[in-house]
Amino acid sequence: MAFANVNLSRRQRRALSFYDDSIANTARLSYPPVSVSDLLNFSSNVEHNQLQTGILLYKILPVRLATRIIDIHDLPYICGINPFMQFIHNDYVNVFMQMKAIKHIKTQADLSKFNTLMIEGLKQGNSALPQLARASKELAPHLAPEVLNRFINRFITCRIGRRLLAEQHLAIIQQHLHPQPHSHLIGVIDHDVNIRAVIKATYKRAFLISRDVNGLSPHMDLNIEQTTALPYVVRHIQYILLEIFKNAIRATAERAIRDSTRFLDEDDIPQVQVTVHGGPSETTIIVSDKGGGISQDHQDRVFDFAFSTAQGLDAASLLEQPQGVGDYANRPMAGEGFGLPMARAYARFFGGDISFQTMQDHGTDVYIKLRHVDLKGTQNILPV
Ligand code: ADP
Ligand code: K
Ligand code: MG
Repeated sequence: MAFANVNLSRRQRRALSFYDDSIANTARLSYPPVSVSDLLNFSSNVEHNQLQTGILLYKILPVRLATRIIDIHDLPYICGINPFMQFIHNDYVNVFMQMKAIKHIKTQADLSKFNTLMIEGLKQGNSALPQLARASKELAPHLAPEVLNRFINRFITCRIGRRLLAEQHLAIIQQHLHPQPHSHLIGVIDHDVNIRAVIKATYKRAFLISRDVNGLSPHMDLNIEQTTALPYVVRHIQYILLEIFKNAIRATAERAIRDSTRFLDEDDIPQVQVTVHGGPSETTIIVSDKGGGISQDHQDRVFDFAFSTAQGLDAASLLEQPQGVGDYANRPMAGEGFGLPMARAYARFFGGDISFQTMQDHGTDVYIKLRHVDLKGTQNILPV
């Protein structure tokens, strides 16, 4: 690979080529597929099985990291030398090297070392999303949208998978050490998500971001028709909702500001309607706004990574250190063009989807379909 190994000493270059080989060889290995039932099984007989789970992750994660690193190498040269892409690349190589430095997992001490590495990796990975958003903005002019979408989609879907595996493994150990009575959680999977609470808290977050940026926000009108429990990873729902709410709020607020000739009161702006229909295996959340809709020529592009109609997002706010947990952190109001496609990648991870209907000069309905995490643990293979 020709990966910016300019200005390196001979020793550094030798080290680099050693890892190049190691990465390429590892990427060629096959690894066992992971299913939802595997995720749930992490929680059985933890005392004994945590070592087995550790060994499984020790097999899977380096292969997946190596495959993504090779994906970066396979991009056109101009993309590989982009500083944001390089930052992500170097991060991946670092974590890969650290994992490889653990020779095997045989004892509890090996496992502890590996777990610490995963905790560090998760923390470090928090900043990867803004970097990736920035990278995709800068790569967009050089790549066909299909190529960029395919690359980023695979990158983030695998990232969601890797993080979920690590988080599940670590959370189960925590829950084993500090059991919480009446907990709804199996690792990071909540078998009965309190969707009302999640929607309210997430809406408030989007509402406040918009107040900051636009000076005002529409209120929400929430209507829940739900008869069954919703088993899901709460953090995933939070991420999806935050992005969809920000879009609806932005469209509504900007339209209100555009159309008004007098001082605006938040109570006068059309509310964002949120409706939840819970079915036996799927929950649909419909987010309806009266923000004027999406124009005909943009409708095919809104799910493209880096496509945005928001202007003037400065580099500093794109790279702001996230302050929330994981991907659900301080994300900018709009401008990255990452919201819709990333939210859809999250929804599709467990077999759901995101789609929309838009009415010109009126508004947009976004349908978020969440396929329930199958607690009976059928062998649904996860895209990790
Ligand atoms: P960003 O919000 O950073 O622009 P997104 O991927 O979330 O990126 O959205 C892409 C574009 O889709 C937005 O810039 C906007 O033009 C359009 N869009 C998304 N949701 C709505 C909506 N509810 N009403 C009007 N336009 C929308
Ligand atoms: K977009
Ligand atoms: Mg958005």
